[in-house]
Amino acid sequence: MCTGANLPGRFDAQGAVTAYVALGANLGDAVTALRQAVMAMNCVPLTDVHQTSSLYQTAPLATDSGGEAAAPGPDYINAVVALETGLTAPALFDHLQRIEQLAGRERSYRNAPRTLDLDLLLYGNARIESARLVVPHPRMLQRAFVLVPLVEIAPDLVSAEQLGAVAHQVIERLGPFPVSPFPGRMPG
Ligand code: A4P
Ligand code: MG
Repeated sequence: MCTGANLPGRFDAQGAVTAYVALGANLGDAVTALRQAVMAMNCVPLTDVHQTSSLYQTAPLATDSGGEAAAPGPDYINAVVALETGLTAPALFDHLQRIEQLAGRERSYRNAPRTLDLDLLLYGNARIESARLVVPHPRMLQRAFVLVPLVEIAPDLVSAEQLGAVAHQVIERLGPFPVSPFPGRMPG
């Protein structure tokens, strides 16, 4: 639960940037991991969770080097959320990585099963290419587990052609995002 100035809704959104974050988990109680991640994002300073997509179940994909292949491990639970934030993109990303670590994330190898993965998809219209952060996320257009939840909360950001290109990937809608502890704010 947030305390003090970090209570959700306390943030004056004037001048805020809308950022989109993809959530994925396929180890342990993945639904709980995603719900707790959203609660934690709502506690990030100068940041409110504005919208949440439904939860989706997806087969694990290895998407290295632009290709698509099955990856080992259980199915993922995936979702996308929209944040309103007054933080810079690197500062927001620091918080996302901290939340991943709190969820017990270990970076063993690429595409490894994980307790929680938070990818910063978009930060307003910004284009960022630093050593640790690339935005828009370079692989987002290859993935139904990103585009299908994203189009649900931001229909103008994904084209029919982009959705068509990933239509062969198996993705099942499980239901609405679990209710948050902040009445009236979510699901989006
Ligand atoms: N990084 C750079 N830009 C970003 C950004 N915009 N958002 C860097 C997040 N991270 C970014 O990430 C590797 C490096 O990417 C970090 O050092 C970060 O600074 P990571 O989270 O440590 O490792 P990873 O997630 O294993 O690798 P990667 O390349 O991020 O993989 P993806 O693209 O996140 O894919 N299948 C299903 N069905 N559902 C999934 O959610 N996820 C993945 C991981 C693979 N297959 C999946 C799913
Ligand atoms: Mg990642």
